[in-house]
Amino acid sequence: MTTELVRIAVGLAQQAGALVAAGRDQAGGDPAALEVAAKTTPTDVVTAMDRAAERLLAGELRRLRPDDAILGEEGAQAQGSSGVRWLVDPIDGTVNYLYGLPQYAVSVAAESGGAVLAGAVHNPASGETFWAGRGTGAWLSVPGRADQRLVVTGCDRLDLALVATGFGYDAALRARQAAVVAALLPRVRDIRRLGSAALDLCFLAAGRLDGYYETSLHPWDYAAGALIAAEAGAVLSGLRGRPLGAAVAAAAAPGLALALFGLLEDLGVG
Ligand code: LIP
Repeated sequence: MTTELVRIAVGLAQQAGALVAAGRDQAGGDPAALEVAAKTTPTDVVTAMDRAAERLLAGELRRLRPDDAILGEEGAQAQGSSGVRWLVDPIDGTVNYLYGLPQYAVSVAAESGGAVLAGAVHNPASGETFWAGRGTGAWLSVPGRADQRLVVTGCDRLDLALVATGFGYDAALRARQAAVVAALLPRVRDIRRLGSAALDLCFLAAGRLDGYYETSLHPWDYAAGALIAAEAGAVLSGLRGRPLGAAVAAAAAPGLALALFGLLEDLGVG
């Protein structure tokens, strides 16, 4: 079953990616053409393309896998009887999308019995598709090139670690997140805030980062990326003995995990 779920996840992420990229091209330098509406705060936005891509994803899933459940960032929801649930984020990194920054992705994951079995994260701007099935290893597909197996870095020093994080949209939450970053920055090689949790986790898988953590995410932000990172050898954690989840998603190369997770706990994360 995993092979079939991976095939669908990759195909749908790429199909929805083509749609959102075409919408971005049409809008050109005019963000107003993207029909933006505010969600939880004025800075947390949804575009017409988020909604159109989620409609495409939900519609195709209904057609291909009518017995599966669906949960999407923009409200798509369907009950199922198969035990499989799809978690879809039509555009992870919506603010980057809005500004024309090439750092956004469609994320599609399939879970069953509480475990993610398949995940795909497609960045239409780079043409990269990161994907994994449980037990298949993690892979990067780029048109015209052979698929590349992904492996995390061998980093084992906190002071040489490149660590990514992200921030929520709520101002009080951001103030707490900023305090953690302020204490972390002098202890590591550097910090990155790239704007898409899904891509952060895939970049960790690809060895472009050594570690990543973020608080207050949603399952569709990290479901696919966390599987891809784990299949590339990353250690995942929710800190303080908990599994990675919406409250805390922390992931690191195995040589770094203990030191990074310990420091984050000392800084009050989780
Ligand atoms: C985004 C995340 C990002 C986080 C943002 C936001 P969106 O998802 O991927 O890592 O820092 O606050 O949640 O809103 O672009 O789908």
